Amino acid sequence: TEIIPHWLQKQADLSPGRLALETPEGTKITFGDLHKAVDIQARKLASLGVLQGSRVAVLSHNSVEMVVLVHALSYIGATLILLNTRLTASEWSFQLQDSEADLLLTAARFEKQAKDTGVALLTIEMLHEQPEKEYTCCTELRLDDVFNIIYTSGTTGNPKGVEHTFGNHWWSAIGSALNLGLSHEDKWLSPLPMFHVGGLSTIFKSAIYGMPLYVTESFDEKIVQTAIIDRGVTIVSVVTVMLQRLLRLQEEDGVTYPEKFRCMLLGGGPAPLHLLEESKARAIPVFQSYGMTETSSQIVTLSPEDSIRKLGSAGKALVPAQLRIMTGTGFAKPEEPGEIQVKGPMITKGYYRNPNATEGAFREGWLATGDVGYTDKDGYLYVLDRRKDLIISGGENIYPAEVEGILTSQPSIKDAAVIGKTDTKWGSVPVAFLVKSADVSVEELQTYCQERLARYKIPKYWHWVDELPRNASNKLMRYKLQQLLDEGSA
Ligand code: S0N
Ligand code: AMP
Ligand code: MG
Ligand code: MG
Ligand code: MG
Repeated sequence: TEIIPHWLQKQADLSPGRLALETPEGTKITFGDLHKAVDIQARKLASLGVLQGSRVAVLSHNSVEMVVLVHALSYIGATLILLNTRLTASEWSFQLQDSEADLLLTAARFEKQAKDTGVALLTIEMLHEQPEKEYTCCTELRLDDVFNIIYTSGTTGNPKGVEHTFGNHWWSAIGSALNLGLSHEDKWLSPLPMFHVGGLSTIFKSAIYGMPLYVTESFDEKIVQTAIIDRGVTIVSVVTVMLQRLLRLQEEDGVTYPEKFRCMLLGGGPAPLHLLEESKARAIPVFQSYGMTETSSQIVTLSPEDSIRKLGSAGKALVPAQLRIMTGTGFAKPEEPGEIQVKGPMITKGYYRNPNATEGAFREGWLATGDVGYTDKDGYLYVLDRRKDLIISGGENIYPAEVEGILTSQPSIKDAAVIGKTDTKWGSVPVAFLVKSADVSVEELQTYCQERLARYKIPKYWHWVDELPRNASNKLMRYKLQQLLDEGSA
């Protein structure tokens, strides 16, 4: 395996005085100081018994503490398991058990809810009170070693833990820089949560590039706008709903972004054409991208220069990556739709303790994404359809099978189907079609769901039907439900 010096220690050595982290509240931390804070945090973790090979889950909103903790786990050589703060305790429990987490570190605001998972737990605030203990610091990173796990749901069954190696993050950062270019003027703001790979990846990019990361607790359009206009932020990562909210605020406040602002990296789902056109009209340099948890962030990207000519395209594969479109019989011709497959060193080696899912995901070394798209005659990618049935609401994924499973587990529900409905605010929201075997109200079902599902996964519309459209082999014909929605008869 290839070995590189630890990226943060390297940066603390090369440019100790350069800014590493900044917050809207005015906190500024250099790479030299960040290294020191990380080392202290690692000592505190060591005193708790966290060792090389330990498995530590983190449940937190974005914060300087979270960045420090992520690096500290890499100093120790522990594996990091990232939990989505929007999930319920029962959803966390599954991920904690599946990932074999030894310890859960949680921001204080989630402590009460997290206690229900039954896993050994400590708040990040309490971690500061711990004594320090010597530990063996990892001064090198082995690129093949797994550093973290992020769960992603599947078309069937339970969520799967995507494993990211140090090499995946390294190549993702390199691929991004070869596309965007590097400048000493850069300051990157990611209002994306760090428990998803888009947000997490900016922590490593900061260390690898020697670039300041502007850390905000969550997405607040006012804070993002101020950071771009007054705080010298040059790159921002966003999902569609964030860009929409930023445009609206820009209009309300009658402001424009300075020339120095050079990249609005848009990913995590489809973007409506009118949004891209409006961004263009406002001279916002949108880089459309395609990527997923398995590809450790963007793997295909469209530069703003191409954005009028190729409006709606997600672009071309990054320098270290490849893209192909496959039909049932072989390579697709230009303009012919097929499955999007990608290859490159930023792609996960697989799912934690799930060899079947891992094997099913790859074809001769290519990741079979399940997404449908085509490339035009110039090789630009157009994404047509999400991997089977996936609903994306505000950048969060909802798998119908998971919601249907919860709904049918309710004793009065005999059959259930969930599909996406276009929504002006979230892009898409889940809609339920239900067959009941006994009397039950929508309110009862909502309460039932609230205990078991993250709020964004709970259907926003409910329809009672006598039976669901199924074909001869009992397979649900979702398109028939979609037709009902489109016709406005449901
Ligand atoms: C859009 C966000 C910010 C909305 O959250 P907000 O406004 O903070 O809401 P809250 O105040 O927390 O809650 C208010 C009400 O809204 C409901 N709600 C919140 N989020 C959603 C949602 N997504 N869908 C539906 N409802 C939602 C709350 O439940 C609450 O309602 P009530 O009162 O009823 O409880 C937030 O959702 C957000 O942060 N979304 C983005 C998540 C994300 O990061 N997705 C990307 C994941 N993919 C990747 O990381 C791979 C791609 C990638 O790497 C990438 C992606 C983007 C850009 C760049 C890259 C890259 O390649 O680098
Ligand atoms: P996640 O792993 O949560 O990031 O989800 C990734 C999924 O989002 C992909 O498999 C696609 O289905 C969808 N997606 C990502 N980028 C795009 C895009 N540019 N256009 C349409 N869908 C996208
Ligand atoms: Mg909010
Ligand atoms: Mg997503
Ligand atoms: Mg039932």
